[in-house]
Amino acid sequence: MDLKGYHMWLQYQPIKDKQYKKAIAPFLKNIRSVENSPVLSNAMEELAMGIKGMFNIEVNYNLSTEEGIVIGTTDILEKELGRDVKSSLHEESKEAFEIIKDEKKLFIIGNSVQGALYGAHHFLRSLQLKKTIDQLEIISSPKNDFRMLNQWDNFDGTVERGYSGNSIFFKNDQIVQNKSRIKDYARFLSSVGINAISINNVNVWEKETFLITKKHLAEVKKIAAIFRGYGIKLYLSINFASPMAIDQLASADPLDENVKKWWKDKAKEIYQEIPDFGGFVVKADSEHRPGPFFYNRNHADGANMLAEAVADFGGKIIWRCFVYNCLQDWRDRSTDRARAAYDHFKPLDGDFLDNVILQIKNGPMDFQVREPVSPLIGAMQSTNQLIEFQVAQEYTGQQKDLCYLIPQWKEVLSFDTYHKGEGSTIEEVVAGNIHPYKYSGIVAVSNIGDDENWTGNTLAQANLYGYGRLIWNPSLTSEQIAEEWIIQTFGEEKIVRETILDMLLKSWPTYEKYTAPLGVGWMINPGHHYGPNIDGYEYAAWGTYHFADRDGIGVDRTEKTGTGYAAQYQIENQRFFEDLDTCPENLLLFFHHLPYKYTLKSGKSIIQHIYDTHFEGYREVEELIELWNKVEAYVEETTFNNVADRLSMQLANAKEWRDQINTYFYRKSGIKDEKGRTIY
Ligand code: GCV
Repeated sequence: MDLKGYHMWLQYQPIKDKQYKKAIAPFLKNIRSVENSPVLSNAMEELAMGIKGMFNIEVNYNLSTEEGIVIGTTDILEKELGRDVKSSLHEESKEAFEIIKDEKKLFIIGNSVQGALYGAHHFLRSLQLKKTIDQLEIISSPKNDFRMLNQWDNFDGTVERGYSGNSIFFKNDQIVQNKSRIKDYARFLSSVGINAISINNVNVWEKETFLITKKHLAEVKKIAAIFRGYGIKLYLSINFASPMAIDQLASADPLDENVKKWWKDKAKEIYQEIPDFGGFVVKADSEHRPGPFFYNRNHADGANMLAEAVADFGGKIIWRCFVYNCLQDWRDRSTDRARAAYDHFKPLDGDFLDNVILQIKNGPMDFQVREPVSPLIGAMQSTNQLIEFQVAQEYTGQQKDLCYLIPQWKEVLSFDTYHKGEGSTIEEVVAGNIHPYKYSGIVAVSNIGDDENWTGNTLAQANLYGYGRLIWNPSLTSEQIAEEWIIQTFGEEKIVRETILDMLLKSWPTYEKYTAPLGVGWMINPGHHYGPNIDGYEYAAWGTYHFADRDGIGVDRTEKTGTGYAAQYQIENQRFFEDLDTCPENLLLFFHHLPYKYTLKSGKSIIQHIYDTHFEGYREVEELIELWNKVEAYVEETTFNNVADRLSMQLANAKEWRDQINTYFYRKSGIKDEKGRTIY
């Protein structure tokens, strides 16, 4: 690995295995592209870079040689060669690729130039993983059409929920002039198949509002061009009240003709600069952001007005469903934030135009370490949907604590919604296979910044890598993805592979043990959201999303006696969650309010379980530290120290959680020891 981890998983480490090198090298000396396109030039550049790094071969572009790699799109390749390359790509999606060995040549073929670029990356990854020539042959098509990232970058250069330095896009209220990091970011993203990005925070503050004006569009255009070269479409987050903020219109009412015209003109202006502009990401009527509610309009009115403005240009409106009442009264246990997205959006099914896509967080709350799958996903048959994950670890350790998130996302994707009977998993819903969505897929909040290693904690790179790999191919296992990442990043030394794999796979359960017992989340410090504060979360108004009182703990979300949230699921899931016998214990207190002495399947009481898991979690962090120490001799010093420092912060964090949570709940429960003393 390079000194500080800048090259992430595109390290292209020298391959030492002589036999392997001998078998592969003949194919690597010449590369040739059969057509001119910026995307293919980037693919060629990457191939040359990778081959040089791994095999120390300077490729040449000698077109007449017999041996080598030929890259291009199916049709042109066949025309150029004057023969069929026996590709079966025609039946696959636009972004699919195929690698075929044909005597002394290797063809990397895409159904589009983007597909060919993905093929080049797959090829390089396979070489680093030392796949044999036969194993190189593959046909691959992404499961999801939309594979997007949201940056939460602000114009002043800060990043909301950023744990890796400042923005690579903005600095001091300007777009950065030196765009070399943006190009590298585009390389990393394309290597795992990301095809769309929004570059500014969904909270569009005053200055960011002006990104869509002449003053900034010329620079935005340059960023769009960089991403285009890697098959990535650019989107911008917008302020719903832009017509008022930018041109002093009297209102932003979506049904006002002046407002409609303003957005149409704005769309025209943007598309003149960036003809393939993706469209707008919109956070409206959410956490104090403006939106249609102010004018007594609904979300469909707001989204459709924007959708009409961009429709002629092929633009999309990505409308977020993170809408809830921020001012919940703590005495009112019937208002349930978990219900909010479904309650707001489900009744609008069928009302949205077909270039609107709803963006729905994976859980009903907010990227907690444990929460059920949002019941809204798949519940709207006639409205395009994207599921939203958070690669940034806002509530999962903030890239100080280790938390490999792929197992969490896999669990979400495998959840059966039963919307069209058994097998209607989230994976199939968002891939557009359950309802006939025109557009669907997956989006996530990115975790990068301008830290040398991009992600603060170098091990957090695994989440960004894994996100891309998983959404291209959800059937990959968490282990496979982690192993791929480790070998490309750290090399193939057995002890390094096994140890880091072990650390990654243990990390989510460990984090859960000391932070979120039995599905209770939110016990975090207000504002920055790191570290324990049992009654602290700002939007729970005096605290409690855990509803702990002297009688018990947890939120009753059943239909019969609780908030009714469980009834937002199909009946199979409603019953499953409502029945204490079937409700998964890791979500028990998310769905039920139970006495502290309620007995779990383990035979332990809830209070004992909370106590024990908090000690276990702490101990497991100590084990993570021991594991990391095992690889000291094999990892660059800077990276070793980077992770070691964070692990020691994690240990302090786990201790604080353990002691605060255990003390609090023992005190709350009033449980006494055998001598009649309150335990805490
Ligand atoms: C961008 C949570 C975060 C906010 C974030 C919001 C959202 O509330 O704490 O920082 O705002 O989610 O997803 O819009």
